[in-house]
Amino acid sequence: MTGKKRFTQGIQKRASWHIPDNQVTPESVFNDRRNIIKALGLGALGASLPGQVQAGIFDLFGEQKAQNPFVTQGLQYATPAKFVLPNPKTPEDKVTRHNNFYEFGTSKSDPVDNAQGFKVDPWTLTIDGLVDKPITLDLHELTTRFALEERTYRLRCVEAWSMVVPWVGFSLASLLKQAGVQSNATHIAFETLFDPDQMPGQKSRLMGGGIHYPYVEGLTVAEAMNDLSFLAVGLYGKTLPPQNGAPIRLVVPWKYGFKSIKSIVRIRVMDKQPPTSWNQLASSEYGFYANVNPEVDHPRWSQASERSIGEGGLFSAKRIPTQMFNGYGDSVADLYKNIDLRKFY
Ligand SMILES: Nc1nc2c(c(=O)[nH]1)N[C@H]1C(S)=C(S)[C@@H](COP(=O)(O)O)O[C@H]1N2
Ligand SMILES: [Mo]
Repeated sequence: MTGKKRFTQGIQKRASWHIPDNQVTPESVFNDRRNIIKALGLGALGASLPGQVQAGIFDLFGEQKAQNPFVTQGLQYATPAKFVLPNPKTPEDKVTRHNNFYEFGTSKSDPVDNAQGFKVDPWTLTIDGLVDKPITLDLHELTTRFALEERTYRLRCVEAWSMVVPWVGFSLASLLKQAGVQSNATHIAFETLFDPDQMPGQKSRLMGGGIHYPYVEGLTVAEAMNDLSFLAVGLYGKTLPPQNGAPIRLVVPWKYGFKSIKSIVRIRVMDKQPPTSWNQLASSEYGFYANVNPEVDHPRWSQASERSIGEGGLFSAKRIPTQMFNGYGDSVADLYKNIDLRKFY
């Protein structure tokens, strides 16, 4: 087996799709990388791979970390009582250092390591499609057009870990109401920025985990209009850092985390179900609905419980039972009362 082949196989095993963290310890990832480097030798890296792939590999191995941290700003917001949770919040440094954002690499520390130079100014978010008045928001308007509120939500990743995050933002419905959703609309499509120069995972298939970019997501109109569907522009009282989806990202707390698409540039109102990134990549494993459901396992692991990330990090994290609709059934169960949740996972 050549070094190159070994490298490709090793990476694809992890990067092609989600693997729950309890099956991939940081140690095994670390040793894997060392073995890859050994198998290749630095000379082999320089000699045999095209420039683009090479850049991806150096990113993957954390060779480009000398960036100034992205600067966030304090926000003003209300804290409605109905969105306060009794659960202890996940510490801020865990929320901002343990991320999934494959545009910046597939391991949990890649986003914080590779996204600090991300540019959010200028930014435009367009709301168009089947609406009465299309809207374009610039960076400033994202934090000023709507009254901001803080909502602390549970976030449950399909990989069976979870956090409790105090987001700041506004309801998706308030934006859609301004645009005026037309009566024939059935779905809302969301799209992340496509900018391979800024997002190394969009340049290199190895680094981007095989996803076809730009990352896209979708909701039904009824889901999007639900009071819980939220557009976050901040967390822990400040504007979002890039690794969490600056300058604006979706948060749908009753669905697996991959629905909560980051760094959104376009929201399009449609009359059919739009394609969604993880579903395109592995439709038998990731459905369009992706409602958190402890009774419907992922084909490769159980969804009955989750590791709640706290002070100690993932591997000292407490295992807690996963709740139906991530504990938000009172607000959303009605949306699915006529749907077989095994079939529409
Ligand atoms: N554009 C984009 N959005 C994304 C992802 C991604 O890779 N790209 N990862 C998703 C997944 S799998 C999860 S669990 C959440 C993680 O959000 P966090 O890093 O802010 O906790 O973002 C989601 N949004
Ligand atoms: Mo996730």
